[in-house]
Amino acid sequence: MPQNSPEPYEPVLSAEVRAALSTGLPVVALESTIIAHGLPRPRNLSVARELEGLVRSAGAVPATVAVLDGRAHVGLGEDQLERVAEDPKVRKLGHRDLAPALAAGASGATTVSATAFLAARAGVGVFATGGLGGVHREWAADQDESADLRLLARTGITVVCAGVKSILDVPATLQRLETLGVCVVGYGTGHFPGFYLSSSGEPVDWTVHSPEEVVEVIRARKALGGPASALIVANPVAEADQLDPALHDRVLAEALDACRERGISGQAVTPFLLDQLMRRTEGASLEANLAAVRGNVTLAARIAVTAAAR
Ligand code: PSU
Ligand code: MN
Repeated sequence: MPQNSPEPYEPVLSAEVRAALSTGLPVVALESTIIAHGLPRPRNLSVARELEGLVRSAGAVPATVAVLDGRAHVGLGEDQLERVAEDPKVRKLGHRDLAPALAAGASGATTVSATAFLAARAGVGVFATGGLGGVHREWAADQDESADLRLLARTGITVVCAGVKSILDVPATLQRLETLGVCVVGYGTGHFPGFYLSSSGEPVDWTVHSPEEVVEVIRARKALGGPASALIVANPVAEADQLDPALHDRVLAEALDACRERGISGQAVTPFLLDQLMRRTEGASLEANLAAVRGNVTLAARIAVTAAAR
C-alpha cells in the first residue's frame, strides 16, 4: 500500500507527479478510457506509452489517471499502465462511478469526467484527451448526454481536445456548453474541430494562436474568480491527417444504424461507435483519432510548460 496516502479512499499521486506539483513543474493529466476502451489492443499500450513520451519530450510530467484495485491514481507506473491497457476486467468509470468503484475495490479506466475531477483535485491544471463526450444524436429519444459536460461545467481545469466525438450531435453539444457556461476557444481556428475532421463546420466565438495566448486566458479566468469551470481548448487535427470527410459521413451513418439495430445503450454506445468506425474505415479513423490525440497531448504540454514558467 502506498505510504503517501493515509486515507484509503484518497487518490494516490505517483512520486513523480507529487514532486512536480510541489515544486511547480508542469504536469499534464491524461485519461485512460481512451486507452482501455477507445483503442484496439495491443496498439493501445504502445499509444499510452507514446502519449506519456510526448508529454515528457515537451518538458512536462505525464499523469495518466485510472482506478486500480479500489485506489484512484494520478500518475501511473509502467506496470499500472499495462494493466489499464491489457486487463479486460478494467471498467469504464465516469465521475459518478468513482465512489462505488473505490468502495468495491474495483479497477477502471477514467473518462473525461472522472479524469478531470481527479486531476483538478490533485492540483493538475491541464488535461489532454481526444474528443469530449457530449449530446448524442438520439438525445430527443434517449436523453443520452455525456456526464463530461456537466462535470466540466464545475471543474477548474484546462482541457485540450479535438472538439467532441463526431458520433455526437455537435451543434447541440456546443449549445449545451454555452448553456452550462463552459468557455470554449478554438486553437488557430474559428471553427469547432470535428474530432476525426479538422472542422465540424460550427463556428467558435474565440480563437487563440499560441500557448502564451491560452495562458493569458487562464490568468484572466483566475483573476476574475467565481465558480470553477473548465476552459476547453479546441485543437483541430491537421487537414493532412484528417479522415476523408465523405468516407467519414458515410461510415458514421452506417455505424449509427448498427448501434440502433443492436439496441446498444448507455456506457457501451461510445466504445461501440468508435470501434464500428474503425472497422468500417479499415483503420483510417484510428489514424485520424491518434493524430488528433497526439496533437492535443503536445499542445497541452506546451501550455503547461508556458504556465509553469510565469
Ligand atoms: N475520445 C476518444 N476516445 C474515447 C473517449 C473520448 O477519442 O474513448 C471516451 C472519453 O473517456 C469520454 C468518453 O469521456 O469516451 C465519453 O463516453 P460517454 O459518451 O459514455 O460519456
Ligand atoms: Mn453516454
